[in-house]
Amino acid sequence: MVVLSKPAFEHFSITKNCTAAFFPGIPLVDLSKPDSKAQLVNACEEFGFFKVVNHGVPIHLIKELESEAARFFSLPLSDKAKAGPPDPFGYGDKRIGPNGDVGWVEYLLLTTNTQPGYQKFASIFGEAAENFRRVVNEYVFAVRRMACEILEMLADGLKIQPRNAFSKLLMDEKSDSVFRLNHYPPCPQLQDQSNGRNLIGFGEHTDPQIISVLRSNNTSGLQISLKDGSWIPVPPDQNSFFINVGDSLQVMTNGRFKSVRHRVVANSSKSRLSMIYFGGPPLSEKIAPLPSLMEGEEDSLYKEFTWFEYKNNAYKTRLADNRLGLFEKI
Ligand code: GA4
Repeated sequence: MVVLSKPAFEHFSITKNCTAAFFPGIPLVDLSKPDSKAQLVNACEEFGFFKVVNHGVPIHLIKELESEAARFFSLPLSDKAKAGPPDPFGYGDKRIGPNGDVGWVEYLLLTTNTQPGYQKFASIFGEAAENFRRVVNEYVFAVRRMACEILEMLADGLKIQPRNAFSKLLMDEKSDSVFRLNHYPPCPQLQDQSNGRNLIGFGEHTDPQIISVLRSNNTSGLQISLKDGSWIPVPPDQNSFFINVGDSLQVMTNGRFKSVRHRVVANSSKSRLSMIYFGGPPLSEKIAPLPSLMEGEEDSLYKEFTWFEYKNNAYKTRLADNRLGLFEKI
């Protein structure tokens, strides 16, 4: 018998520190297939993470942004530092967030809806910034459209009306969405280590927003955590996108979808470049389970909060902290 609603799984090998007895691979969803809605729901429930193909984002746009980003990160540190420190937007090197997290990574963090992040890097690039910003804008536009399509398919899959219940938050002109470019330089010292310890590129965390859309070059490093706490390496694929369920979507589905814990480990010989769009709601939005999802007497697992409150608290935490814990009803 063929079970159509289960996602296809990619072949992959489990590393020795993985304790998952059986993991079939990263769910792979072909957005052009008629059964993809059920597959998306399934992947969000099981892992909060999946890969999409036939995503509709033009490859030339991805490549153009990749080369702009590579150009930026190849500048002397003193030039890049002019676009920092991240407050939270701007250029950052090794320090992540305001509370002492560090990683083997440099990055550019930009807001997608206002100007300050742009002004900062316009001052170093001069006219070249025009093209960088244009490509970022076009890329974010295309990736947001795909994220909205996925959110609408998820709403259909969950039988939620209206089908833009999630996606309208990303489309709102006040949507508090963020765009991140990460560069993980190779770390040659790793080769000397015989104990096989991982050097952290970006420490384990969940994303606070609704949905995250990640694209990276062909360098490995990304890992996701399964429900039993084991870490699974995600084989890189530069032609596909990886989608994360964020904390806010976990709350809006009253825990039905899981916000995925993930991290990036450094690579000894290859540099890794990733671009991530974090789709968030407007600051004033109340984050609560959608009424149409609450069956019978079902209670919300979470106290009510606005995105502003959640985000404000997030910036008081360390990366690995369980940020939803504070808002869980006991
Ligand atoms: C994780 C997801 C996004 O990259 C991010 C990160 C943010 C930052 O780098 O400024 C945070 C982190 C992220 C969660 C906890 C706080 C805030 C660093 C940090 C320690 C841009 C986001 O929105 O939350």
